[in-house]
Amino acid sequence: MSENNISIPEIKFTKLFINGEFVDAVSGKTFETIDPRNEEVIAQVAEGDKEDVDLAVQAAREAFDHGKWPRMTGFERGRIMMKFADLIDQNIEELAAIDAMDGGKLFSWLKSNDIPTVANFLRYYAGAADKIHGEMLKMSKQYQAYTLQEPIGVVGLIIPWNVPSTMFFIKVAPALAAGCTIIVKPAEQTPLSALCYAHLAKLAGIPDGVLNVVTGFGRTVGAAISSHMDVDKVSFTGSTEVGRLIMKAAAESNLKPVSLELGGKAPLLIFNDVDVDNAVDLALLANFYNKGEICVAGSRVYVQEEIYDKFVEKAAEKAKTWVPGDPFDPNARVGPQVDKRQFDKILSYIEHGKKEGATLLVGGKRFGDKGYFIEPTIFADAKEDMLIVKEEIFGPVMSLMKFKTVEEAIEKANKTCYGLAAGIVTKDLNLANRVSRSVRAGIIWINCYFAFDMDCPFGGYKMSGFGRDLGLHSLKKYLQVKSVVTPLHDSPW
Ligand code: TXE
Repeated sequence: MSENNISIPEIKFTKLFINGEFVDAVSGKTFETIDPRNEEVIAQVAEGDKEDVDLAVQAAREAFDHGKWPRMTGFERGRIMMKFADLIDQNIEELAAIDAMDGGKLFSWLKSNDIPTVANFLRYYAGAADKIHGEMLKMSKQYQAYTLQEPIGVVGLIIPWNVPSTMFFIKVAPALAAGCTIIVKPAEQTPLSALCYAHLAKLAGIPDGVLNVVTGFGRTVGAAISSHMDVDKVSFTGSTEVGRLIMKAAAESNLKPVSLELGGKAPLLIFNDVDVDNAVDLALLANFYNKGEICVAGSRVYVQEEIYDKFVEKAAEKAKTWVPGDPFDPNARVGPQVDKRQFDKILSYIEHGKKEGATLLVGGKRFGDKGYFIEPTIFADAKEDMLIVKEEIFGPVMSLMKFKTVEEAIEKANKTCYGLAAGIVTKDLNLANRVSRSVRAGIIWINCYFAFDMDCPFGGYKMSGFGRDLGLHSLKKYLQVKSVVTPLHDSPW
């Protein structure tokens, strides 16, 4: 099949990947994965459940306790991970098309950005795999000690649907480098690319049992992973609500450590001294990129009063350039929302915004009559107590508000239970750095937005979770420290 001259790949992998093999679910059940562009079924995918998680954990346990992966040198693990990365590079177009079809993300962006970047995540952590060092500790006169950084064991990685490939590798790459063995649960909305990565991992030489993928639903597969007695750690990205369930399941099972990257409601503070055109462009990007399905979306836009009216006018004008459309169409900038549930949820927030008295500047309804497309939407004159300002919408909906003083901007920025990201736009770098220290969020972008890098840690304050993805911080999540102490006799000092 071909669309806009891009060949739509055949879906080859739809089964669970356990112990190096694609297998049916024990129950034989399957579920549909839907193309959000046209609401049609793409494929039937194996629906895992507790029994399948047990099998995957058994395979991962065996691979951890007796297999080669944790026992080979970091350098050898790194070489295999480099090969894995090369295989991704050789299949960029196909992988990009799968995520575009399954999740409604823009094909051109996946091809030029997401997929090449995930190959680089593997390379980055491959380079770190042979640089995992302990310390030598002098202790007192009678003893000396050294520390070992050991892989934490069998890890459960539960990931969302908004950036499926990125989320897969943001967690899988450091876990592999650390020498862990893995069970990934992709989101039920976007299970397909994870299964392709399982296939490529095998081709690259990752031993059986090291990387398992169990597709299915959160309340079954996700819950079974979080409460499993033989899973040593869970790393999760998703909603705050489910983050809470995962912590509870961990506490009530084997007290496994968890790291959580949860929801957000990022403030974007725009000061009087900016070039308004540039600031509007940045605000639109912060809200409409990835159709707003991104936890760091800068959805609370606070504009200083002197430029507020001009900003509102330009935002309405420039929003027209964010054209919704088929993610395979090179002219489209906003794809469909991932599924019917998100689509309905976003439209209901938009209705709330209208009822609560915010001024609907542009958008505000469904785009077209097929697929889960929503017009990029801007509300002006929004207020802190409105639902659209308080809650994460996870869609292309931006709220504009006014502020007078720097202190007021800081206070409003922090008036949220979340703390994932924030943006500051000003020519005054001292002001930007000063405000950065007062805003409680895990990443602050000054005069830029979505500036991610594999070397730059990322994660939440407050109810946006804890633990950091990316950078060497992330590697530490998959390691634990052991101190080895020996007596030392007749030491001169
Ligand atoms: O998330 P869930 P949903 C936010 C965003 C969105 C809302 C709901 O606001 O509108 O969450 O999205 C698995 N035990 N984010 O419902 O349910 C699930 O199968 C274990 C923010 O899709 O949290 C999937 O694999 N796992 C966000 C993963 O959790 C469970 C990204 C995420 O799904 C489970 C996505 C359970 N009981 C949504 N229930 C971000 N931080 O980037 C579900 N899951």
